[in-house]
Amino acid sequence: MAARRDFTRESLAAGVRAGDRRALARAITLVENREPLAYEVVRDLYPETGGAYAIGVTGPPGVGKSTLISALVRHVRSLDRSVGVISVDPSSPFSQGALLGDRIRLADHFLDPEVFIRSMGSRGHLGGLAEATLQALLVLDAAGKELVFLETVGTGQGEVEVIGIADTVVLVLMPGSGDSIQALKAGIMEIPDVIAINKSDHPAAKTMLNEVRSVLALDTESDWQPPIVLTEAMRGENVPELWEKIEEHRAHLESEGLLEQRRRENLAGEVFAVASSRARDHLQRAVADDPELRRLLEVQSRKLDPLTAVREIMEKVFNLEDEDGTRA
Ligand SMILES: Nc1nc2c(ncn2[C@@H]2O[C@H](COP(=O)(O)OP(=O)(O)O)[C@@H](O)[C@H]2O)c(=O)[nH]1
Ligand SMILES: [Mg+2]
Repeated sequence: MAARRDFTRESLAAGVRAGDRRALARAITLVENREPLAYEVVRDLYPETGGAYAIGVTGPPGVGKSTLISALVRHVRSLDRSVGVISVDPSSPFSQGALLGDRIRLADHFLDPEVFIRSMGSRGHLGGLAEATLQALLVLDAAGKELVFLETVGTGQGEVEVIGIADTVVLVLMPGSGDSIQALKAGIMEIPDVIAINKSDHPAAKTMLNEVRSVLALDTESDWQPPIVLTEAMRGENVPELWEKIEEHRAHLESEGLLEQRRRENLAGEVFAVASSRARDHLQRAVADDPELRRLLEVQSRKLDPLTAVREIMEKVFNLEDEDGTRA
């Protein structure tokens, strides 16, 4: 505990800049715990960020996202790129505990000084995770990591806040991910930039490929057609090809001047998402602490109509007037 207190705002920022593992680990823990020191350090480092390229890897549980990221990390390390990984998957093998049981040689990555892997706690709600992920990304960016992979479990819209900060979004599916196909078709799930159909060793992989193709064929307007890559993450099969597609997407964004635009939009979206989630937290706390507000929620007695209750809550908690400008 004593050693942990050693970091000051200056030494922590300096440690992060130098890519010191202990400083990185500490900074991200502070971020997760919403410590004021974390905000200060991120604020200090922020002007130096923007160099890292963030690759979001999302998809249903069990499709092989973590395994695929591990294989991608191995590949990009062979290209001599420095890497960070932030996993927001509670079942992620990136936590030390699961290491021994896993056939992937993640331990190799943990020993590589150019690789920093971190699982974000599964506690806290999505808004809190989005906030922590955004800050952790900035920390790894300031540490000079050229590439940062963000792993999030996603089956629909829920993960939007966390994945929303990625420059390139990779959706990972596997044979049997029918629900995701439906979600894509229905427009519930956003079309990603690159699709990996993992577990290509599975006999139904080709069927899945055709299904995904037919869904993507519906969209003829976009100037970027998401490439689909069949991978076998366990054996690293087609992982270099997947990486190539990610690089092609990056080149597409950069050549069209779209990267800056995307980052601006992403950041605006994240700031809005974090602000919304804080407003919600604030409301929840206010209601919990105030019997009068709690009474306003009990509108069943037919004495107070619902929207009048809403107006009174907004007035009291946020000091907000009603939309037509009248005070409640
Ligand atoms: N057969 C096969 N199994 C795989 C492949 N990739 C990952 N797996 C296995 O699928 C399971 C889930 O992998 P994991 O990476 O934890 O999935 P995640 O939940 O999407 O992160 C693990 O048992 C992996 O060993 C693959 O290409 N083929
Ligand atoms: Mg995982």
